[in-house]
Amino acid sequence: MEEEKKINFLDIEKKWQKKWEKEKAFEVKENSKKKKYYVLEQFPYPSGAGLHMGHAFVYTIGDIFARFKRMQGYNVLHPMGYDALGLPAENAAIKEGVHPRDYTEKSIKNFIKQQKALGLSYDWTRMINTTDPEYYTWDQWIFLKMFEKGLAYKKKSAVNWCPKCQTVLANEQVQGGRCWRHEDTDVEIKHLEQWYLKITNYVKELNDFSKIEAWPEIIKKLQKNWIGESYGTEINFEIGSKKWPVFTTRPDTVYGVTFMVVSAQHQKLNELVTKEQKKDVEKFLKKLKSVSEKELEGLEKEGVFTGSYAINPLTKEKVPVYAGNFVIADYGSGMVMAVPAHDQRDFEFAKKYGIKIKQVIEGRISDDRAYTGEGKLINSEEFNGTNSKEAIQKITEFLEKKRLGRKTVNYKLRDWLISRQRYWGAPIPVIHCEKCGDVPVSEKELPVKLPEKVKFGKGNPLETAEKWKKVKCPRCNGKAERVTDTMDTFVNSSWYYLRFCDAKNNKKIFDSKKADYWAPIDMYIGGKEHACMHDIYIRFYTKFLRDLGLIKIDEPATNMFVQGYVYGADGRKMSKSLGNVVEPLKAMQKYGADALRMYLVSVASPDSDFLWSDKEMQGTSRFINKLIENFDSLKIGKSNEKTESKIHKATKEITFFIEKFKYNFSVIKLRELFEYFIDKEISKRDLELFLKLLSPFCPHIAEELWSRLGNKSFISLEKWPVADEKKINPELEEQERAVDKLGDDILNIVKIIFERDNKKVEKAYVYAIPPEKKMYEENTENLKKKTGLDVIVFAVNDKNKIDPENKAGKAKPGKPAIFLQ
Ligand code: ANZ
Ligand code: ZN
Ligand code: ZN
Repeated sequence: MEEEKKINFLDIEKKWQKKWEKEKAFEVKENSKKKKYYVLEQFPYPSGAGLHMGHAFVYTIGDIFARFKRMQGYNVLHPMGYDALGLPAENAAIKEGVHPRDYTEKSIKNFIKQQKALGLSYDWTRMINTTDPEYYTWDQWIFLKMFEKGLAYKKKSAVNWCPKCQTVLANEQVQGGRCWRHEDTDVEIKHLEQWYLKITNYVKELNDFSKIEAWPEIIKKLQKNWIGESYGTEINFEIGSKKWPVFTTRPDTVYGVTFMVVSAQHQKLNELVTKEQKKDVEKFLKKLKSVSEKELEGLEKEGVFTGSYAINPLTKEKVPVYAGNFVIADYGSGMVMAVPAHDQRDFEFAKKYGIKIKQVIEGRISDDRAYTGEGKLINSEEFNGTNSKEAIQKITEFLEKKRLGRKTVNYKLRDWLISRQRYWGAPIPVIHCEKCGDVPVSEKELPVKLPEKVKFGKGNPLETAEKWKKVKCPRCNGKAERVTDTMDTFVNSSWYYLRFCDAKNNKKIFDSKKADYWAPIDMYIGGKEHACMHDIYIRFYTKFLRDLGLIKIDEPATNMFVQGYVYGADGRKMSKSLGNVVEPLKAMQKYGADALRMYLVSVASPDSDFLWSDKEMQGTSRFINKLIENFDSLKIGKSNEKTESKIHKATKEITFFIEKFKYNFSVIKLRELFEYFIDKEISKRDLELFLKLLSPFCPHIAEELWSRLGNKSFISLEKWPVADEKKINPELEEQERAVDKLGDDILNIVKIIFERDNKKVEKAYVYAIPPEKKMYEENTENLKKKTGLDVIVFAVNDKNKIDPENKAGKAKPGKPAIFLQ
């Protein structure tokens, strides 16, 4: 790879990175005269290993967009920070025997160094580090505000516990019954008292996507499913003398109810269990303990009779009440009316325990399948003969009139469990007093800093910080203890985009005027794995902070771009154990940052996945080398009409493609344009125009070449070119296409003749219709170069043409006839 070493990219890059920094090129202030644009890449979790290629990919995507918008004249906010609290850092620190703070600091330094090497145009003065008490004090402040409003609360319930993480997890962090960090670890159920944020208070608004229509469909769809809005009817059944509501989407089947099932985890299960059944129920519950709610789908449906009976409000029939493993405790009312004829789960349950199956909807019920579709009602007294849809309405109305039920809507979304029994997070700012209960720390006492001295290893390290833990009750001055849970790290990223608007404020969370100017994010770039976690939490916090009167926006971002994943050359996830990792730093050292940037966005559209390829990386590197090597020898003079037409057309297209994140097409256009320049005379202005188009992709080289042309300014801060439509000559473009095509046709025939007759040809006779003759004639040189043949152009009506096989008659407009000799 001799050629890769000729140009010292590292020197060029360092030089411009230093200049940008020294002259504060990318630092921004609010400016009412300029339109703002806020580009944000989801901030990283810094690990000791430094950037991986996925990071380099996202930052490059964001940086190209930020540079483009900046050159278009926007006041661009493009900040960076580190989401550095959390478990991986704690675990890594324990493994290396260092304090999480030291581990984190080192990781962040390493990240910054590598991000700077990539030439990312951040306003570094706004950098955020979430481990800084100056930052997490505001996490705690938000918690206090939520506590004040009843949105932060404590409750005991069944929670997900990851034995590897040694902490509880939010529902969102359980994926397919496993921990989101541990694909190989089943989540367990524990009954614990934990802190929650009442995200469900905003569920209706979260389920309204009208203000984020521009977000990717996939994100909206995943969120919608997660939120899980379900319209149905609540029907009151009587058990003993108490009313027990159930939620159903199929009130049309109410005449077919033959039993009830209450969740085995239901808070009031005991009220239903009779003396006679107590032993059986307890035995059943013991068996359940280690089963995760999330695995219900595949689970064998099991239950036990509670001893109680419920009265169907319509039929007045008495049906048995079971406790079952397939009913979710905190969905609807935690109890279902079971209709085995028309619900598959109920069907399987009834078969297993020999319960009656009563058909009330016309349809085929087989030995192993319920009929779950809609249809005409039967065995339903006065509703017989109506169709499901109509019956759903009528039965609900009937129940409402008799005050036996009501129309209602349910959501799958649960409140956000934020307690973590780990050290490296923001402590929950609450003190527990035996007399006063949970007392919030006063705002003046914030931040509640993490104690430095703790013991890691067994249980929650904060439990070992005796001095820190033992405090006086802020209310009664009596004996009290701090809550030792820390907050889920996702709280940090739920409002960080607002802190970037005023990152150094030490009096307030941020100045509302500044947030009003910068927020919302105009382009948010990140991965789709966060659709149901971060992307929902950040919407929730935005709405809460709006309701506090701190901001005026309803949604955090108007646009979102979801990037694809980078895979190793073997098509697998880049991972050390597979030996297919390409580290950004190494690639930059070998090929230069600009080549890496350009390569990352040139293979495919950045929203699709791609496999790393050394060969294609080298191809991009060769182009960059060629660009620099040929630059000084370009003939600078006057551009002709055709060159101008080409440049302006490319300007128009590249602008369009960047706007649509089709960076790969922009790169193709840039490369074509430069190849075209190589043997042409070109004006300085047009060459500068080209460099501007290049600069978002290859900012260092663009600055370098821009300065070689005698410019003193930063090209990064120059105005993005606007295509002059008048200079785009469609005729010239058309001609070029026609000539190009003719060349291809000739080459094709050459190939056919060679394959068929094993003959080589030397001459190509071209017969064009008379008005086209001149155009092809003018391009004979190009055609000769392209085909390697002697090319002679005739008009079809030329008297002296050479045409031994009478091909001329076949010529058509735009498609000359060809004869090869
Ligand atoms: C009777 C019935 C008959 C039902 C029938 C369905 C078909 P979605 O759409 O997800 O909201 N259900 C209610 N609460 C439940 C809980 N806590 N855990 C598990 N299942 C529960 O589903 C609503 C349906 O799921 C409800 O309608 C109820 O069963 C069940 F032929 O009621 B259905
Ligand atoms: Zn885990
Ligand atoms: Zn007290």
